[in-house]
Amino acid sequence: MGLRSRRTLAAELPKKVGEFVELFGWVQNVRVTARFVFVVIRDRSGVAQVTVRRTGSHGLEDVAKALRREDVVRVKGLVVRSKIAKLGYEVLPEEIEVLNRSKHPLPLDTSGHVDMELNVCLDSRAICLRRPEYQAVFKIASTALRAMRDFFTSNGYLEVITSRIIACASEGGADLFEVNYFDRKVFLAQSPQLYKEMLAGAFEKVFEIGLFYRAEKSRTTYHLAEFVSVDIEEAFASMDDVMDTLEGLIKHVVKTVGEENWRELETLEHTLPQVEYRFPRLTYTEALEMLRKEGYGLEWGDDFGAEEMRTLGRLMSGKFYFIVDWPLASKPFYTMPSPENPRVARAFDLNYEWLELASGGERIYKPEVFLEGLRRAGLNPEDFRPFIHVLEHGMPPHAGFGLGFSRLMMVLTGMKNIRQVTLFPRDVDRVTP
Ligand code: AMO
Repeated sequence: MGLRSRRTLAAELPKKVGEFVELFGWVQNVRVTARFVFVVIRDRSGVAQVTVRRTGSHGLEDVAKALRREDVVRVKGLVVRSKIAKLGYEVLPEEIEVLNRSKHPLPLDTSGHVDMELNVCLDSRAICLRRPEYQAVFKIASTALRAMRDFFTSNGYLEVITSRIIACASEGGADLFEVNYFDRKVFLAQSPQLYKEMLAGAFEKVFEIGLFYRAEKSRTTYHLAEFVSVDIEEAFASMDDVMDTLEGLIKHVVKTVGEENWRELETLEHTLPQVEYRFPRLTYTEALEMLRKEGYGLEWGDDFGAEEMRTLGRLMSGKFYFIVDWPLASKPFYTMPSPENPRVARAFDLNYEWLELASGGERIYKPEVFLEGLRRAGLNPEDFRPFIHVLEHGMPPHAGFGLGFSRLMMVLTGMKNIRQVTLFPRDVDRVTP
């Protein structure tokens, strides 16, 4: 018989009163009193209390007393209701088997009772992930990913996977990782940009959820060298269409996490943001005016730095909001200029308070306009031949966006550092574990 079919999970104990069960899990805590040894066992469903009566004879009592935190055990015993056990149920064991001993001292506290420095956690990431708050974070992440896939699929988008190995920059020349590839140099993709555009010219509506790479030298709480991007591209769609899609996506994810992860949100002591309003759509010029009123000496065309974003975040407290109609010069080479004003881009960002979550817009789809975009960015048209080839053979108007998944996760969990919501973060300082 397989282990799985013999196993009872901690959360299933209420249904098993009066039965003998086998628990498999980790020792979370051992407490020895005059009359009992109390062992708390943790598995993926929660915790269970195992109570050993101290009879003076050895055997089980000695095994229980010798257990240490994070030992992996199998416990066979009778499930009983208990008035004193906090959980309401306990297991009276007849067998305790240690499947694997954990070395001590532990690199960190796995119970979640002791505050911990982020680097201590990340140095032993997989062990740190046993803490309740990280269990909660990644359960929410899993719900969010599923909710996004459901949303896209039910709205007619096809899931695609593009290449991470590219011959030329997809977002302009900065921040590229170079890789040895047989006898030449290639790059790690910064985004699926030109690929998702080409695919929109074949499938009309595509989405991709994947890892992308940027050689970000700055050490911030919201940049990584490797990050998960959620991308869509859609043919015959405008900027407003894809903004509506993005707004709908965020609302669907927040609603789903709220319905399915209330326990995890309780563990994190976090309240999800409100989403029952139309996300404001400020123009860049309006945002600039708001910042000027706050005393910033900004000119039209200036980008907003970290400090400006913090101020905007204060003014837009508790809100998701778009900033639209950016100066064309601040956006990548593939961005569509506005037909009314060529200095303005048909492009947007989505922010939550101070944090940029996504950007997107309409793209250039005519070869001669694309060449102009490359010229403006100082890029070599020869490098973009395969893409121009597609533009030359029936590329429809199209629009899309890229959403930073871990940044959205910061909003969904209340975590302040992107490294906390990334399983194995990669940055200037860290490539292990
Ligand atoms: P952009 O460069 O704005 O746009 O990136 C889109 C979103 O991806 C996230 N992001 C990052 N997250 C963590 N670490 C990083 N180093 C990092 N860089 C970006 C952000 C950002 O808003 N191709 C366009 C999108 C499009 O127009 O479709 C793009 O990549 O949340």
